[in-house]
Amino acid sequence: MYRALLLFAKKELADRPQIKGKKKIYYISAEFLIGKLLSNNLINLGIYDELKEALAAEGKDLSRIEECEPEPSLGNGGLGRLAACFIDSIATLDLPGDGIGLNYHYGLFKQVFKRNKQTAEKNDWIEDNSWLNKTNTTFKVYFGKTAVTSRLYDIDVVGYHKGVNKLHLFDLEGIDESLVQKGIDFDKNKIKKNLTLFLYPDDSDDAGRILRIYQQYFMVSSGAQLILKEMKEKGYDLHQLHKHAVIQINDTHPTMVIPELIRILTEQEGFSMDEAIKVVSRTCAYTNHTILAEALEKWPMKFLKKAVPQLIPIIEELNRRVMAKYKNPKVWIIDDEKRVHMAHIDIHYGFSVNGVAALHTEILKNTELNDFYKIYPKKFNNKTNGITFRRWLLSCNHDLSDTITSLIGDGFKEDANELQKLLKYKDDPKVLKQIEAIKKQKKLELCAYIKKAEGVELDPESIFDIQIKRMHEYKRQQMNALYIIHKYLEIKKGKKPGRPISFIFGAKAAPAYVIAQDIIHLLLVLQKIVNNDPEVNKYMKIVFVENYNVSYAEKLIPACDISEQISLASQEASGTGNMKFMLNGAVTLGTDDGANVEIHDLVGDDNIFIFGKKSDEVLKLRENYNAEYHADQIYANDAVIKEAVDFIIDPKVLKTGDKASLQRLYNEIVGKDWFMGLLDLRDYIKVKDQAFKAFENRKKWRQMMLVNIAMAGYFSSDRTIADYNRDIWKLK
Ligand code: 26Q
Repeated sequence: MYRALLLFAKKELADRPQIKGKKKIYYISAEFLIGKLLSNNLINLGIYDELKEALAAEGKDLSRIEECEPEPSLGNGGLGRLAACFIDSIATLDLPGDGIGLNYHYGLFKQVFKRNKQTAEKNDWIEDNSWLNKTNTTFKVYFGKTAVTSRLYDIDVVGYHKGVNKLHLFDLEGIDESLVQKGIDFDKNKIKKNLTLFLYPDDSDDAGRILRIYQQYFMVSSGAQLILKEMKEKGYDLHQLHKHAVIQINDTHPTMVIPELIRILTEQEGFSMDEAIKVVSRTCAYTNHTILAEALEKWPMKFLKKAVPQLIPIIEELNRRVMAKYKNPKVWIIDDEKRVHMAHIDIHYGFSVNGVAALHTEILKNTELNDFYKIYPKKFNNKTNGITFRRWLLSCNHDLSDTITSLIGDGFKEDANELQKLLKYKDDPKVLKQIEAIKKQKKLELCAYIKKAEGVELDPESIFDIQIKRMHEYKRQQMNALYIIHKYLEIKKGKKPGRPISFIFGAKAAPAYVIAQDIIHLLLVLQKIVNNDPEVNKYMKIVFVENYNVSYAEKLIPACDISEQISLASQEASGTGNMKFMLNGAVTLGTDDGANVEIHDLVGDDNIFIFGKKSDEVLKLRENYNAEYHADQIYANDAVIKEAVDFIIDPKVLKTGDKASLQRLYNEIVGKDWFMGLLDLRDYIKVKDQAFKAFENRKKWRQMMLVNIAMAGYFSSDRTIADYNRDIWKLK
């Protein structure tokens, strides 16, 4: 049945018109975390309801059929999922625009838990029949004198009741899947055979890093050739490239597209260096997604020399021009350790630099990128992230979407701001109960799924408190774990919560990120201890779901009561899960960070739980971290905190877990606590307990749910894309 629907939908897609225009946006990204496509495509094609009914009449359940679709894992997390939301919205706004990326055969690893630890396996998602369309387009890509062939595969991207754009995914011809031996290990040196096997996790070792450069260049060289080919086919003068194409560079991973375009134009199209630099700089725009220093790509010159020697003279020329103009070495492209700062290329040789939430953009301007902001104040702009409501409401929560339609009509599907019309039902008990009933139903459905998938039985009457996102110290899952320990110890001492709580986690950790692995281990060990303790498990349970991905998110988010967004203020560029939860009627428990700040502004103090130090205080403390912040003192001087932290290495925990791992985590928290979990723990405990208490005021809570849904319209990626188009792309 799945295959029949796939082929049927693909035919419908092929019959839809391509979106056309005289200027086109190319969204180039190493990641497109698209998720399963069947429901989404049927919704956008406008045939979902009809098909669902027709199938139901035959006793078939569309959502069960979709379970058969393998999920591609072509992204790590937020940045990749954002790219997927964006291509949906670009088509929905009827803008001509394609995605350009890579067709990783095994994507990001599949997470499998063994002995309370994460292990990694390959995710074999490509089947003979899939959404991928093999094309006849191929390009030669050179790594010095070594040539490989890239082949273009396309996935149709249909807008909501609109025409079709493409997601272009390049793949290495002659790739050898048999290189993958055990788990995700393979020979990293055989680049002629391995280039598009895997997507690199966001933290990697050296062998992986150089392969990552090969991958990036493979992507941008193929992409640049495709763009120039399309321009020529349309008969445009390449000197006018910027009038017909705009290239949005999704973080620094595709940055080499700038020197590569300059190289092609000068070497093959007869441009002078000045002309090439000028037109490329007017065509490329850069989005920054992080202020974490370790995530800002700096490639050692010797790696680049090995992989892409032909770009070296261009990069050196770009750097010479910067050095001639600016005496501040902090804005140079090549530093004194001979490392190439990719973001600096984008900022000097692109026409726009944007952050992804208001606070994030301010931090870029005032601190991280301040030296650049002083040079180019006009290039800097903010584009607060958004999510596609087709997937994150219409598709994952039909019941809620249908109920909203029955109340305010379906205008919100095209203009998300119309959700605010829901506010008039704020005192309507019938509507409030309806919304609550949907939440209850989603919780029941999730309980059934988790029982089957994880073997854990949750109480649907409990509060569902959910933290799902990449595992990273700055996101502070470890602080959540300390709260859970605290609650567990309270229950053990006889202080029982009025209503049970289900603590739900989902997260992958980069395999090379040791402390992140340790946090997963701690949570899995706590899950065993708490869930098996008959004194406690009536009041609380923990479930860490295996292999969290887009499909899992679609089940978890509609069922959530409390959305955990607890990053150290200033560190989360935006977050987009926070928006998905809000849209589905969860209430945020969070710090004033990333887009939480904007959520807070929209819903007001009464409809969100905010805690913790503010970003300016945090940034100040971190300027002189060792002198200003002393985790060991907080630990020693606060009995509640000490008790929770000590439990990590309590004999009871060590018996179930791995001593080395738990001890390492304990040492990290007491000795360093780089993301200041202990600083905010007291306030977190206080405000989280307030949130649990507030849940008991059912009328008030239902109103909070409604206000969150009603105010979520701003976070539609249709709004975000309209903003990109108005300020940066200017397509029409
Ligand atoms: C870099 C070098 C080598 C290998 C991997 C990487 C790498 C890969 C992925 C570095 C970073 C990423 C992903 C970053 C990311 O997902 N950032 C998130 O972007 C979201 C969309 O803007 C924001 O909402 C999140 O706040 C931000 O963390």
